[in-house]
Amino acid sequence: MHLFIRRRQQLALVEQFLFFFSSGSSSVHPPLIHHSYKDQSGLTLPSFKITMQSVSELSSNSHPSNLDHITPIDFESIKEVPESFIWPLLSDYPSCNSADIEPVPSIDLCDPKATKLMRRACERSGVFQITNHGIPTRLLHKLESQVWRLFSLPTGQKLKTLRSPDGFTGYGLANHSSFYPKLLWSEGFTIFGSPVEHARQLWPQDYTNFCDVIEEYQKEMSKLSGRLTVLLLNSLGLTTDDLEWVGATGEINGARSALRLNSYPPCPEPTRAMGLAPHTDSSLFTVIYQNGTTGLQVSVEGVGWVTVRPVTGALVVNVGDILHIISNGRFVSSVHRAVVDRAQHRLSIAHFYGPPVNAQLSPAKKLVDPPDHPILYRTVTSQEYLAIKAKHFDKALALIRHA
Ligand SMILES: O=C(O)CCC(=O)C(=O)O
Repeated sequence: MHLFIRRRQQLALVEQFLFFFSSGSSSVHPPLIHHSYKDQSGLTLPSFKITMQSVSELSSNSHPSNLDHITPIDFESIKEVPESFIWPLLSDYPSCNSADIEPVPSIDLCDPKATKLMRRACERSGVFQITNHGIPTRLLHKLESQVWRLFSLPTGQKLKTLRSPDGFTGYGLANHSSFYPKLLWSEGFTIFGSPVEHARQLWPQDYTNFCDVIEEYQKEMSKLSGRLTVLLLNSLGLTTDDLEWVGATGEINGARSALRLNSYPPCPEPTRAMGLAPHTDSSLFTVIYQNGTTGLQVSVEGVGWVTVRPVTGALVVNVGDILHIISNGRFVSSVHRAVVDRAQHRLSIAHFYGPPVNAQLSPAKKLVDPPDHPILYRTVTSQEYLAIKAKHFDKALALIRHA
């Protein structure tokens, strides 16, 4: 009985965690779905296009084991890209750059037109960049140098914090890797709450610098997230009163957040490898800091993959599934991925933010107005949604959609 309860608690934790990521269960299962890389036309957001042919084509080569979907490749020793990392259908690389400006604008948070501009971007691609966000530049630099420090450690040291198959924090590949038959040219490190335990394993003598910087960033992110919540609700014509779980100044009671540090080392075959596979986030929204290197791309309907070019000092904001639900489908939950480069080593730091697991998720009443705007989604708790996403990945939104 005791074991049963512990197992239930573990599963609940995994589901809570999955809220932040687009990932699925980390247990062994066959690949379920695949985004089509051959032809972007007809891509309907937020579900990815599913082609069983792509799955079988990709699967025909040696299929990675479950542990391969957790353990990053040893970048210290690798000289060429192994077969299990070759994504044969990645024919739409490089991305369409011509449309960069329009679908992914850079918005000054102090601009009186900010909410209007946000609305346009959220309806179009679900991604925009922000300036005047209040996160000190010196903190961003300190954060970046701590992230470099982490990923520059010897492989054996990083592997001491490898996440377990049932776990989610620590070193490893993104959880949603297990939904894809091919492996990712990247390594990551996930922090949920305090980083101290893992930092001690990485730097037994000198872990406090890392922890101090991460904790300062978490605090700043939580302030910024409250500010963004208000602006995003306003951009939908809503106020904080319209959502039970949002307080007057935009803070979410019992908010859940996680930080994911990503490293994309240079790749000898960048047009055939993938840094981070396409996914949507299960958060309300995600804020991403990227170093000066391109790699993040968003799928824009009717356009294709668009590069989110780094703007000095700016942060990227991605609409997540929860904001898509609340907006009754007006805001796109952005389908995004990260590609890799032959020479540049890219870093990114994603902060996932959303309501507590018992929060009721449903389209805001003010945004439901049949027949033009019928209610699109049934009410689910955040935890129920996580469980659906954990099992069904890109089909989760379709599964809670009214017929
Ligand atoms: O590297 C990036 O810019 C994307 C990060 C991301 O989407 C993630 O960590 O889920």
